Amino acid sequence: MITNIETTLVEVPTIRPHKLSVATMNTQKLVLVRVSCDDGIQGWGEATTIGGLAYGEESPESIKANIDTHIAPLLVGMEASQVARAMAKIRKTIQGNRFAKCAIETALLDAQARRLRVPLSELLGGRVRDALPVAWTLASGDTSRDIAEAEQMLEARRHNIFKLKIGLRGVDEDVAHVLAIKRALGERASVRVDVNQAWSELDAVRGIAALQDGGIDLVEQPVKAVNVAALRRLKDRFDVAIMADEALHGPDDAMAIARLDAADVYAVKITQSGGLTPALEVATVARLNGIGLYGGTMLEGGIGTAATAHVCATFAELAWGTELFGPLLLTEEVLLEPLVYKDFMLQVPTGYGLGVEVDLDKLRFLQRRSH
Ligand code: MUC
Ligand code: MG
Repeated sequence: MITNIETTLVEVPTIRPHKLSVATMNTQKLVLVRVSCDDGIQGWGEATTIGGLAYGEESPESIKANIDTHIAPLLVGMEASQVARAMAKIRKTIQGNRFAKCAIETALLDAQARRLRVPLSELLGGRVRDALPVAWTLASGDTSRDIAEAEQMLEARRHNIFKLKIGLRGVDEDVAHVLAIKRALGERASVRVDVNQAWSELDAVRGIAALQDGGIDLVEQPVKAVNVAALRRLKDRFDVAIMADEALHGPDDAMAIARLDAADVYAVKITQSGGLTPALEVATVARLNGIGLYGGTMLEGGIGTAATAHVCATFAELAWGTELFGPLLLTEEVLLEPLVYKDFMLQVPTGYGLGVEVDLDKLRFLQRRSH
């Protein structure tokens, strides 16, 4: 039986300012959820977003408040091992709040996989890979600093895929910035961009033409999420891969975008999908429609990152890798043992459940410092 659901909000500084078109992040707020059960088993979940309400419709504070006030009371007293039943109740009763639902589903599945003494990936269909390619985001806002950072990552064999955050400056300035980085890195790295919806369709036509000529491999969410027709026109017009991110809010959007043939790649995000199970459905829709997969992040810490890693470990095809570097952007680790990044890959944890243990002392320290 589920006996208690506790949420904690902690704010952790980033290793450097992280500049996106929607916000500059100097800190990241983690919403952590602990589900306790009467058999002594606990499960952890996490949700994060970017820049308060700058990225999406849920803020860290709304996620915490809605779990505490509306979701937890529905779950306490329910059978902890019946995760699907618990989530069906939540999905029927609670509108929206996908990030909050994801944190809850993660914690329930972590607990259940620990109970069954299997890694979470085995509850999600079974893993077909133990390590995931992992991109790094260059977003210092400064071209030479970004190049130096990329060189460091290549040298350390930590990342050879780089995603550049653009859309804050004018198209020409952004294109010059991206192409300078691509020229410096050459064939040693895959360089991609994420516009986070900042461009008009006309901006996108101009920008993508230049990026494609310059050897950029992928363009993520160039136009507004609602403008799926423009996304489709861009996909038709260019050979460079077009990825849907903010346009994807779970399986229904995945179906609608696939029907319109509006994207080459889907960024599968567990939070944006509304949980691990709907994220798997997004991936299935992609697979059935010949759309490539990419494991996306909302810059989660170790818990949410491990959860996505278990989901992605079940994908037979993962043509575009992942961007599961969240914990590496933060100055503080919430896990007793950090996730392992080596040889350009994130190792998928092998222990029971998420396969990670939370450092409770660190959490208390971060909590005190956040207030
Ligand atoms: C996004 O829009 O994809 C992922 C990496 C990063 O730096 O920001 C996120 C969000
Ligand atoms: Mg994105």
